[in-house]
Amino acid sequence: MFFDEATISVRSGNGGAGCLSFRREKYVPYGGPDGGNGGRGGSIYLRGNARLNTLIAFARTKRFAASDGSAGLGQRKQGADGDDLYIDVPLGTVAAEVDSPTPLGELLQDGQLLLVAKGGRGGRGNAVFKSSTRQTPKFAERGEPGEELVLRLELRLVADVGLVGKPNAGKSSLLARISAARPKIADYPFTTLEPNLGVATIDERAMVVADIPGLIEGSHTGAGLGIKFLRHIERTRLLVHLLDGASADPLGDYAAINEELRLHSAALAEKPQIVALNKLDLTGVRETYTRIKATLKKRGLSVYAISAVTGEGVTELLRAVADRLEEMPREVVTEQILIPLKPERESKTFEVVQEGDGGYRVIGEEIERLAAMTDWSSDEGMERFERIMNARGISASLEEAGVQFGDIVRLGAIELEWR
Ligand SMILES: Nc1nc2c(ncn2[C@@H]2O[C@H](COP(=O)(O)OP(=O)(O)OP(=O)(O)O)[C@@H](O)[C@H]2O)c(=O)[nH]1
Ligand SMILES: [Mg+2]
Repeated sequence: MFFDEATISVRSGNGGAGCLSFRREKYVPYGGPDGGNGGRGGSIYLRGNARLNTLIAFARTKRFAASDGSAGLGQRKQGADGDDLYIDVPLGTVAAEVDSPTPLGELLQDGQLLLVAKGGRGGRGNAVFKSSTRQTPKFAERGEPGEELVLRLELRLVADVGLVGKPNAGKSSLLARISAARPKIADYPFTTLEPNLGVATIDERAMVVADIPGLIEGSHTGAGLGIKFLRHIERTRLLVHLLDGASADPLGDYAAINEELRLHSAALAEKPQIVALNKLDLTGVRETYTRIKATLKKRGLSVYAISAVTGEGVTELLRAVADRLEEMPREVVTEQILIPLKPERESKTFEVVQEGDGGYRVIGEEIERLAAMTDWSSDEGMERFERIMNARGISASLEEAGVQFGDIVRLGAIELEWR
């Protein structure tokens, strides 16, 4: 099987609340403010783990939550941060938000981290809000809520070798011969409908081989079945181009397949190939082999002769493939180690809309976040929020939109009465 899938939900920790506290001193009703900041909520990361091969672990465990940050304390004590959570996934795992066409990232290296849910920031304690004009701030921030999302994980197995050739060339027969895979084999074109994978071993060297449906002229435009699967072999390191010895024109087939690869992508066309003529056990194929070998040699190419049915020549071919793989560098991973979950949040942008019930809604990441972090039970907390609304021009925009005394103004889940 090529794909292994799982759906999981992740939830990062909430930030801890900032603390509202004053130093206690004899005969002084309010000492200086000394409320500490809340701790950061734990974040959730996916982590590439080379020892895993499947996503089967997620059949049992589907929900992951990181711990919340603790609230700040008096005496300027910072609340403890929540613990980050690492979810181990096999290499080749692609993570995307459910229903999102663009993946968040791909885990290709052992130990590589992908941040999928960022822990909430801790709220600031009142000690932070002390200033020359505000000696005794009687408010503190709440913690920022964590993020919650549903992720689709897809494991893309990366094969070392891709088998290409016309339908009926014997690709599946070869895979069955060299591995434990048991693909369907039959004497008609397009027997293979889905890619098959097998692990072949030679001289204690193992390689993953992918067998895809046969290619025909026009495959790159969608004719036949091959096109859908060409992307599966785009990431292989080497192609084995299998020619059908029983074909009337194996060299013509060879050129046609190469043309299809080229039309699909330059990367595929430039991938190193090892050419092998199959069905050596059939009469006349040895003569064909001698003929095409001479022609290809003139072009500086060599060709192996094999029989997937009798096994003749298969060891030599496999050895050549393994040797060639050893000479080639492993795929170089260019992705950065930490891929951000989302583009940086847009800040300082907002929008005011009127709602059906006559209320107004302010839409904007930053201001909604601030609203969620404001302690509405404190007059000073409210005043601070009001100042920010004024400074950002949000109050002016609301007034422009027609907001009146007593109207409802909503920010995220917060509802305010306009005064
Ligand atoms: N005599 C002989 N027949 C072979 C050999 N290899 C494959 N065949 C036969 O050729 C036919 C096609 O083999 P497959 O392995 O299904 O070919 P394929 O390339 O996977 O074909 P598609 O999946 O349709 O692209 C089958 O009838 C096989 O038995 C061989 O080495 N010698
Ligand atoms: Mg096949």
